[in-house]
Amino acid sequence: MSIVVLTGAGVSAESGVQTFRGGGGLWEGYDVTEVATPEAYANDPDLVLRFYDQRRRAVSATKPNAAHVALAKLEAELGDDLLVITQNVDDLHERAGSRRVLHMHGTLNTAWCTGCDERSPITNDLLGRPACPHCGKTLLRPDVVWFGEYPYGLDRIDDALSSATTFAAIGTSGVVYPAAGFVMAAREYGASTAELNLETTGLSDLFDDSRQGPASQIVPGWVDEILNSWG
Ligand code: BJW
Repeated sequence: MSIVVLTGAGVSAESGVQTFRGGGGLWEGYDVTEVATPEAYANDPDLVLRFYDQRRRAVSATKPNAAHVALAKLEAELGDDLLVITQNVDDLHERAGSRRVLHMHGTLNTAWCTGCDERSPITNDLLGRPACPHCGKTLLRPDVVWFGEYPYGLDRIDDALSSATTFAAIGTSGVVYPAAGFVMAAREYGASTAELNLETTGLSDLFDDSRQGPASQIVPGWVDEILNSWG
């Protein structure tokens, strides 16, 4: 038995991290889905760097909520039989204690040097154009995956889905691919599927089990059910 959990912005919403498409989805009057793009970065790099510098600071002031904690508890019991794939660039799963976390859309705390292709931890705001610690060039950008870019870890994800007995999607709207296609892949590989979200999504009918409510309330109960059936 093995479980693959896909998380999205909704799992961090109750920690105070803004989602992309809910509640207006605005940052300083801009649509966040338009700031988090290669086009915005090409047109106005300072705007995009400031957006990510501010988000990094905002996330560092937040704490994991009961949903992150429940998933860390699940990993503590299941070990290698659980993989959390997150679309989130925050580190709230890790701060809750999860170790098997795959950040398919990158992370806020690392920079990618477009000069030498190395990743490095961010120690100063990228808006100040710090030098890459590997090559010394000032070509660092946020290490995040924008539209049209290739997500991280897709081979490992496909391997995990192909052997999963359960796939769960938590707090994701299911509009961004390839993550939105994981439920179909998991079904075709034979996994049972569950969706946990504040509300139904366009993909809800594809899940065997679809539960609605705030993640901090419904994820701990779902985890306990898994652990009871596991033992
Ligand atoms: C709660 C809650 C609570 C709230 N409790 N729940 C046409 C058709 C199909 C695909 C394409 C197409 N045209 C282009 C594409 C591809 C494109 C795509 O999918 N576009 C769609 C918009 C149509 N995808 C890509 O370009 C990707 N790359 C790619 O496809 O490469 C080629 C490839 C080919 C073949 C195979 C593989 C690859 C890259 C996508 C990169 C997405 N980047 C972003 C920004 C990342 C950096 C950053 O964070 O700044 O990723 S965009 C943004 O959306 C971010 C998120 O990770 C992602 C998903 O959003 P998420 O997490 O679902 O958040 P929301 O806000 O949408 O939803 C929140 C949910 O939570 C809601 O459902 C709420 O109800 C719920 N909720 N409170 C529980 N308390």
